[in-house]
Amino acid sequence: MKHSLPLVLLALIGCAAPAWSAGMADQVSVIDPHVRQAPPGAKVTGAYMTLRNAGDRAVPLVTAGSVAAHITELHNHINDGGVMRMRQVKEIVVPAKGEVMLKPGSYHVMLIDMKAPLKDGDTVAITLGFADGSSKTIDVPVKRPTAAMLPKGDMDHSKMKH
Ligand SMILES: [Cu+2]
Repeated sequence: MKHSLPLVLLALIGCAAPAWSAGMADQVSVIDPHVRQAPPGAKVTGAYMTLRNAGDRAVPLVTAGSVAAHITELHNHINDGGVMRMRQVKEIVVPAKGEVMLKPGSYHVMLIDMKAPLKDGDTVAITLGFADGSSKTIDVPVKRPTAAMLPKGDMDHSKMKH
């Protein structure tokens, strides 16, 4: 019977391990992630996706990281006296049994000072870190922005006669 205590401890550790790994990251699924292909010469771009939370508690996304950029930040667009500006945010909360969209003009993951140009067809690994320390790494395809996403006059010039 003297050996029963260590066995109990082992059993507790054995039970605790799956609970630890089954953190907030496992509650969240990532839908349609994509990185916008930056214009030539630009060293910043945004990553967009929908985060869906299957759990019954809110999940704050608190970090994003990528080897493709020297700095990766969580951003939001805010209306500052009529001017839309980007601001770094501490967290993007995915509501319980709900979802949050990271999209142009709203929340996004900002890739700053990219190490190499990303082009349509490339894939970028992005690690999303949540408030409980759990994380999820996703492979995100790079997509050329559609004409609707570009400012007027910034269309594809290749078909124009000069
Ligand atoms: Cu930004």
